[in-house]
Amino acid sequence: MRRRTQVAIIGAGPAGLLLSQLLHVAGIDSIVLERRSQSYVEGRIRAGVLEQGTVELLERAGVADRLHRDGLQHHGIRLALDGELFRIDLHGLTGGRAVTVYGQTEVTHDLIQVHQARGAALVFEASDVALHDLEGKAPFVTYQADGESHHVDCDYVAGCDGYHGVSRPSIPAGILRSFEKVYPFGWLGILADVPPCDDELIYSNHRNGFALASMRSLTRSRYYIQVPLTEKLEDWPDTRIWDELSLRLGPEAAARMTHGPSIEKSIAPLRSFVAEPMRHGRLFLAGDAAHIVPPTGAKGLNLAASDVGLLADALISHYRENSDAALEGYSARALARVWMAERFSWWFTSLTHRFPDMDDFARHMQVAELGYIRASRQAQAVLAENYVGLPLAYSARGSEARQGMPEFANMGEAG
Ligand code: RFL
Ligand code: PHB
Repeated sequence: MRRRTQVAIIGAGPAGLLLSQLLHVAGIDSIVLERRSQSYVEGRIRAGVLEQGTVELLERAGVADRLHRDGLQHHGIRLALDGELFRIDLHGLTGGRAVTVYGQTEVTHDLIQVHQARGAALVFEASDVALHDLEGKAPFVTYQADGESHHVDCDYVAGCDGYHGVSRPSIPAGILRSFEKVYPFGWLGILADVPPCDDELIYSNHRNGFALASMRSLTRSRYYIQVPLTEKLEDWPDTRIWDELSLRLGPEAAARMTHGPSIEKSIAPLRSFVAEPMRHGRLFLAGDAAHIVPPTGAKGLNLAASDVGLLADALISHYRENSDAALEGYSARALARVWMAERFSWWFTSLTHRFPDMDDFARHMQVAELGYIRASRQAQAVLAENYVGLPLAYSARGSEARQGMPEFANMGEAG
């Protein structure tokens, strides 16, 4: 079967689905091709924290009703050192900003609903997706679905197919540069239908390793503990996880922690990764297809959303104003923000995790830095403004990244 669209989007994660919806709102036609089934995509448990900029994009896409009803506004987070808690007042330190706790699973569900309600071209279980003629003026995408071969002619391809997708490998090796750091541990996560142990998230540095208390709602908790990558899930029955969480999060959190059976349990590796450039010919990469952050700063989904916001605007200015300046500048603008989030996620991971080669000196450095953050409002402000999300472009280099960016100039005042 052969068809034509303006933008072919590979991947129905949050990046691909949000891009397609933002384009639809602007009157631009697209198709979304997803390798997995709808139930698989909707069942994946991942991120939980949305920056204000991400919420604003979801509003613009017309998919924020449930988010506003069920999402939890958090004005602070807590940090812990060996079980002793202190608070970072995100709201007070950033001129009134906050984050919203609302699961990625819900965001994906809302986006799929809105696509299906309008009869959008969203194809699940599309196999053998391949990108062609990306360097020419008439790219096309081929795939298999329902036992048939399909051919989609398009103007542009958006590679939103995550770290393991086909889009990034479609850029010739001589052009693509990648930067990577793999951490020597993973996160063991559990989801349980029990009330959270605190009304805010707790990030804990404990000598046994990192722990995080998060949530999806007032009746559903999400917890993580740092584990060696060699660890097996079967060695972590629920009781062992609850005991370790109680120890690492400290007595105050433990006293309020409700134990219950896990409804999901998994181990995820931690990685920092960036591929440059994020554009090749008529292919534009967005989200995890171009970069990965360790989850400590809660930046992955938010970066995917900000990429897609930039890309949607660039495509809109191409179709409406016949201007390609924003498409030309997409990679540099997106990467300026990506590297800032990479830095923050790496720093927050380094501050809160136990590294296998860590000597007493390194441990003292972590303790001293957490002490400094606890004592200094200025140090807290640095953490807070990064956590709630830096403005669109914030780069040491590149006057080009600042052009037309009033958010940059206002940073100090608005927070
Ligand atoms: P996704 O979500 O990986 O979606 C890519 C989609 O592309 C499909 N695909 C293909 N489709 C067609 N053909 C192919 N050849 C394909 N290959 C792949 C895939 O099936 C998939 O559906 O990438 P996207 O859209 O860029 O979104 C990125 C986010 O999912 C990711 O950054 C976050 O989940 C990261 N993350 C967090 N981010 C936050 O902002 N806040 C958090 O609190 C947070 N916590 C987390 C996280 C990620 C975690 N894990 C498991 C990696 C916590 C965890 C544990
Ligand atoms: C989550 O709830 O899954 C979550 C929250 C904050 C993080 C990472 C993951 O930093």
